[in-house]
Amino acid sequence: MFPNFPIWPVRAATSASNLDALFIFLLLVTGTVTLMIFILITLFALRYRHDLVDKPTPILGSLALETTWSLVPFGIFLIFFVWGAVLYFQERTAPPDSMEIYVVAKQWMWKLQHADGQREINELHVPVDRNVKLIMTSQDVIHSFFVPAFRLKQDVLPGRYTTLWFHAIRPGTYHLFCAEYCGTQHSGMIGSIVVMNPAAYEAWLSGGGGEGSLASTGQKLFQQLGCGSCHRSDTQGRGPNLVGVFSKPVLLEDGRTVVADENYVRESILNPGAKIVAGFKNIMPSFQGVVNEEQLLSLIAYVKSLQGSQQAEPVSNRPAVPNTSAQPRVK
Ligand code: HEC
Ligand SMILES: [Cu+2]
Repeated sequence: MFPNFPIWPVRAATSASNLDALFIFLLLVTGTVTLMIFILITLFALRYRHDLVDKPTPILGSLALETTWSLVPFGIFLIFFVWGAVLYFQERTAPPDSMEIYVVAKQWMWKLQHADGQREINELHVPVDRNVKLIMTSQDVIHSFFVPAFRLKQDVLPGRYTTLWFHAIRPGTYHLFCAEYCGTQHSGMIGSIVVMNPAAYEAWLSGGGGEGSLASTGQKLFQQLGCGSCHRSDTQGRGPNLVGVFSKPVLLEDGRTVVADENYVRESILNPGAKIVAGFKNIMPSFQGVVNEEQLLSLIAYVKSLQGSQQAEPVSNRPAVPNTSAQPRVK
């Protein structure tokens, strides 16, 4: 009847089917209850109308009745809760084998960068049937990355990284919107996600770029900025050896342990005094204002790539992390 007015957008990712299932369930349950209330109101209005001769005796309390109408909704709400919570955690945690793409939002465009160096603006090419993780930040105000066909939306904040992951299931081109009012041209901050067959994706990848991977750009920057003079790959530097640091727990001077994720590395570069690595002095200069968001991402990609020679434990001049709940990732 309305061929151009579908009830909801196509389901182009696993998240879409999962979230729609929960949504439809919620809709059915709440819809049924609403309908029931309206039917009962009508029936009771007719059945117990004012000119009734044989008035029924009022019920003055019934434990069985009250227990039932408390426990039945409680059970139904628990189903909502558990189902929602399971989905939430599933959608929050990217599988470890995800390919990573870095996103920098600004007024009023999306800048996207692939690990092997490809850059895109307002367009993101991804292969079908792969887990893709987006590591996102904004260089000005709050934006929000919204892909209706994936049923995913995540705020993109200045000053830190938020993440989003998806697994596209059908090739095609899907809308990307900014879903947080971000200024005059907010409505023009749109783009597309192009989901491609693996072969087409490979062809697309080999067709562009040539600047080298993000990590190699980061490595050059690391040398240019003099990071390497303190962070050496032996134990003689004034700063900690960065090999094998990423995603592992780090023991801090004040006794806390934190995991070296993207936000930690970012903070270490922009505000080194905030968390001092145990056994080191607060001598690292801040690079706030020296590196921009994209350069920061390449430095992070470089630190990430320093996963050490797989055979031996990386040389380290840092104290060992005591046994804590934070589990080092298995290589
Ligand atoms: C003057 C020497 C010096 C320079 C230059 C320097 N750092 Fe550091 N860096 C340190 C010291 C000392 C620490 C440990 C104390 C702390 O956490 O602030 C450190 C800590 C770090 C950490 C946290 C490491 C860990 O093991 O948890 C990272 C990441 C880092 N630096 C990256 C960089 C990058 C990237 C640059 C260049 C843009 C840089 N550093 C430049 C001395 C330096
Ligand atoms: Cu925006």
